[in-house]
Amino acid sequence: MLKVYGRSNSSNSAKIYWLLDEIGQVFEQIECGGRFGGTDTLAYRAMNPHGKVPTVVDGDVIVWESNAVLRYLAGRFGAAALWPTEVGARACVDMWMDWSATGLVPPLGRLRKSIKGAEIQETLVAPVIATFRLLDAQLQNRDYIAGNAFTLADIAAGPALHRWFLLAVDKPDLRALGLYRDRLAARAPYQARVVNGLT
Ligand SMILES: N[C@@H](CCC(=O)N[C@@H](CS)C(=O)NCC(=O)O)C(=O)O
Repeated sequence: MLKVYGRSNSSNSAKIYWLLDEIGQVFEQIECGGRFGGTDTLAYRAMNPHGKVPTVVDGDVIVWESNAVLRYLAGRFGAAALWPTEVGARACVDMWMDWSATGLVPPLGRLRKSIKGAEIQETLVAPVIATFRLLDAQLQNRDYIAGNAFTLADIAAGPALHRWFLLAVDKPDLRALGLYRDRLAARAPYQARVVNGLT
C-alpha cells in the first residue's frame, strides 16, 4: 500500500494527506518527524537524505519534497483535473506551486518563528502581507489560484493561508482572499487535514 511518512501537524505533510483525501486514495500514514522522531535513522535517511517530512513510498518509488510529491501522486493516480495534462494549463499550476514554496511560505515561516520566540517583529509582517496582497490580486477574477477550478496550486498554498489566518497580527481586509478561504473551508479534506491538523 502507498505509504506516507509525515506528521499531522506539519504543513508539508498536510498537503499530501489533503490531496490523497481529495482523490479518495487509501494510504498508510506513518507518523514521524518532530516529536515522533524517526527521521534521523539510517533507514529514513536512505529514503530521504534531508531527514524531513513528508516522504512517500509507492512500491519501488520514493518521493520527497512536498510539491514534487503532489505532482507525482496526481500523475500516478490520474488526477488530471488537479494537475492538467495540457502543458500550458499545467505550467500555470506549476508556476503557482513554485511560488508558494519560494515566495509565500518563507516569509510566513520567518514571521511564525519570530512570534514563537518573542513578540511580533513588525518588520517581518510587511513581507507576508505583500505576498497575500499578491495572492488576493490573483484571486480577483477567478475562484481558485490557477483558474476557476481547484488544482494542486490551491493545495500547495492552502496550509500557509490557514496559518496566516491563525496568527494574531493586524491583517488588511483582503476580500478576494477571504472568499477564497471560505471556498477552501467548504472542502471536507481541507477541514480534516488542514484546519484540524495544523495549529
Ligand atoms: N521543502 C520541503 C520542506 C520539508 C520540511 O521542512 N518539513 C518539515 C515539516 S513541515 C520538517 O520535516 N521538519 C522537521 C521534522 O518534522 O522533524 C518540502 O516541501 O517537503
